[in-house]
Amino acid sequence: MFWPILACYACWIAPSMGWWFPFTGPTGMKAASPLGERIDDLFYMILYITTVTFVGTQVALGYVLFKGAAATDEGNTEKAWYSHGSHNLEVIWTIVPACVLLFIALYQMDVWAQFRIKDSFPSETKRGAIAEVTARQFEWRIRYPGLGPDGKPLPLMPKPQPTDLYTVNDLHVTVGTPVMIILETQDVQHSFFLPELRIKQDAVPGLDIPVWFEASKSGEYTLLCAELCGWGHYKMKARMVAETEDKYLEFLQSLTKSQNYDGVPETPAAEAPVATTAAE
Ligand SMILES: [Cu+2]
Repeated sequence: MFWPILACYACWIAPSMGWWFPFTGPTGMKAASPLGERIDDLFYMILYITTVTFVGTQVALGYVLFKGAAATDEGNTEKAWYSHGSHNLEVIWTIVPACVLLFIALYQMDVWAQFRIKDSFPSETKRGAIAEVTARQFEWRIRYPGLGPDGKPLPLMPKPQPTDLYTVNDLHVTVGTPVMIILETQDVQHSFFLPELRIKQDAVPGLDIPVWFEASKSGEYTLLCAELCGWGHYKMKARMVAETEDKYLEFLQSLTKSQNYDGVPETPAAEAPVATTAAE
């Protein structure tokens, strides 16, 4: 009984010890994205099933040991019962786990489809990807489309454009709305991982993979590589910043400014030559 009790106790104290998922969402002990919350719910459901199974089998084991010990008492003439080869038992413990697995497989289909099947992506992502994220040994290269004459981002083209904007290890998105990125890799296999949002997707050489997510709270989140991709794997810790639409546009404007900077400082208004009119 020691192990089930210890396991339940460890699960009980795990969140307060920081041995659990990162909880940064606005709704208590949940992920920081609506899809992440649904993934958490799936995880907890599987955890409950395995807990009941684990504790149940341990209790049954304890009971059998207790009964067996009593049966060896002196004066007990009852014969031992051998269950090996019991057809009924074999059928029961094949069908019960099969039903549980089938239930989990069917129950998670909707969440899986929402995350992976492009037709099930939220309608907001149909406007196109906001950035192309290219993993390489050992950093994340991010390409945003430039800003159009109306101050709004242009559509992201599959091929790099002269107006494109670039950052390394710094992905900015708007908060509270589903956004899509195109994930690529330049060399080996990497994995795009936003632990607080429960988003994980392998970057596979030769594939352009659409990945969508929605940060439900503004702030800075961790972006990691979850695939051991070489000696510098640990260096692929980057950040994902979820911010308001205005802040996001401000960020793109500042990128545009720094990328267009030609080394000539802008003349401050006070020093600019004063225009004289013909009347003077
Ligand atoms: Cu990597």
